[in-house]
Amino acid sequence: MERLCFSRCRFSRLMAFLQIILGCFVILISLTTLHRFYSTGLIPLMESDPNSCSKFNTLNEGYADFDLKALSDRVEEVVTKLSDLQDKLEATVQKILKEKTKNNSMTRVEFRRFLEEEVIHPLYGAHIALRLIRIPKLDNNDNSSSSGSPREDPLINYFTIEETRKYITAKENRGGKLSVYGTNKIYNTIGHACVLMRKELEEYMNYDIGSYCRDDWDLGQRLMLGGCDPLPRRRCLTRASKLYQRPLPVNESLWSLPDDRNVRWSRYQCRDFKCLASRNLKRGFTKCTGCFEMEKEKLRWVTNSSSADFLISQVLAVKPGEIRIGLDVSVGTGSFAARMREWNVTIVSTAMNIGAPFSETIALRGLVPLYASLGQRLPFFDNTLDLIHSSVFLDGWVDLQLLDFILFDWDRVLRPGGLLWVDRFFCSRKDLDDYMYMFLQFRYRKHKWVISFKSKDEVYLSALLEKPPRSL
Ligand SMILES: *[C@@H]1O[C@H](CO)[C@@H](O)[C@H](O)[C@H]1NC(C)=O
Ligand SMILES: *[C@@H]1O[C@H](CO)[C@@H](O)[C@H](O)[C@H]1NC(C)=O
Ligand SMILES: *[C@@H]1O[C@H](CO)[C@@H](O)[C@H](O)[C@H]1NC(C)=O
Ligand SMILES: *[C@@H]1O[C@H](CO)[C@@H](O)[C@H](O)[C@H]1NC(C)=O
Ligand SMILES: CC(=O)N[C@H]1CO[C@H](CO)[C@@H](O)[C@@H]1O
Repeated sequence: MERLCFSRCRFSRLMAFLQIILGCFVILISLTTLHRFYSTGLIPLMESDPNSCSKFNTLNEGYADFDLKALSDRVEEVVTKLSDLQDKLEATVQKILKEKTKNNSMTRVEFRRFLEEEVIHPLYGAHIALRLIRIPKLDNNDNSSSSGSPREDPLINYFTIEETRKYITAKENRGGKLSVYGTNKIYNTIGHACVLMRKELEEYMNYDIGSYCRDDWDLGQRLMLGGCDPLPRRRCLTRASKLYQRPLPVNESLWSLPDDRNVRWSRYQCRDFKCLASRNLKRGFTKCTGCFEMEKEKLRWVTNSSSADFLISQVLAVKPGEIRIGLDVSVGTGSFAARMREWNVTIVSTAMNIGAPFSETIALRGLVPLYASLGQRLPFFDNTLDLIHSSVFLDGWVDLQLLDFILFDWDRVLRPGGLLWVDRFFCSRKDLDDYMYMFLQFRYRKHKWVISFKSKDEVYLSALLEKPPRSL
């Protein structure tokens, strides 16, 4: 009996001791955090150096406010963890006191398990979370153009997965040399909406460096479509299909469906190309009916089917020999690029894998897929492309302001004299004026402009427009 009491009492004492430590810990955190918040701001204020003052302002007005919010979120998280732990310890002490009358006492093994799982582990978690917090520091010895901004990276306190934090931390050049870009550090990019999808991003970035990635391209795509675009890079090895076959030579690949074995099918409803090409309602995609049927695809843009369809020959005849490179913003399997290739025009096709392996299909046909969502500025320089072609894509659902940003971006990359080919844009009749204004606002030269009825309420707009010179 004595021994039982001894161990029990010792346990209670230990609990009380732990609680005291915990309490001190919480107070300490609050104090240090407050102190650090103030010290970053107040010290420059008290100095009379005008430079410091302006530094303080940038700290306040730049992304530092944003950062401070993330920071206080993290602190809040840690404090919650600690207070949970304290509650648990208190409850355990109560339980032990109640159970005094009964026979049991904790064995050493149980006690150890309790300490490890219920105390040390959460405490460690809180400790790590606390360590992860980075307070912005003012950059006093940096003479570069960026001086005056906080040295910590924006967003860093939002992310708790170490790999994400490593990724977004700016990488300074070795030995203080300048990079090929003439800068002294390189920032990896990440879409700002990643902060809205923290959980998914944590899942995405949680891997062992150098090992195989999980089969999670669809998670990455979900992140991209959710606005986390650009997606962070990863340092794991992407899985390929089990038996990758050599692609067909280009004289055959352009117009044949690729080998099924060259695609990972597990995240699609269809498991082969035959299924995608069939009239199956459960194919998993709706946007481009028939785009896996090569016989049908072969007829597009080379035979007249309606007045809304322009022929490639007619379009290229507008600028003979001048159209050499371009972009196809569509949902499809790259048939437009395949056709244009036969005219010696190089086309890059945008493709997201929505319901079908569009990117792989385009690539296996020997064409260039551009895996980029609508949220992104096009990765081309100003005034560079000869042609932009767009079909079945922005049809009637797209927000007008988004469309405006997209069209201005297209205008940017199109060269003077370049062609914008709007291929069967469709929308409801009542919206037509709004959309027409969107396309007409650039004052392009109209080579072709056809409006035709799709149904009673819907119309097609097809247009071939030429960007004027802007010699300013
Ligand atoms: C900052 O620039 C000044 C002159 O522009 C130079 O004398 C000084 O050494 C530089 N300081 C650092 C830390 O680079
Ligand atoms: C494709 O080209 C290769 C060699 O260049 C040739 O042997 C083959 O017959 C061609 N295939 C077709 C379908 O023309
Ligand atoms: C296609 O239609 C255009 C007018 O819409 C006409 O000028 C042209 O001759 C037609 N081409 C063929 C091959 O039918
Ligand atoms: C494309 O280029 C090849 C080789 O330069 C040439 O033989 C062919 O006639 C060209 N095709 C067209 C449609 O201009
Ligand atoms: C006699 C008696 O009450 N025995 C109990 C001692 O405690 C253990 C668990 O703590 C019980 O399983 C026994 O029934």
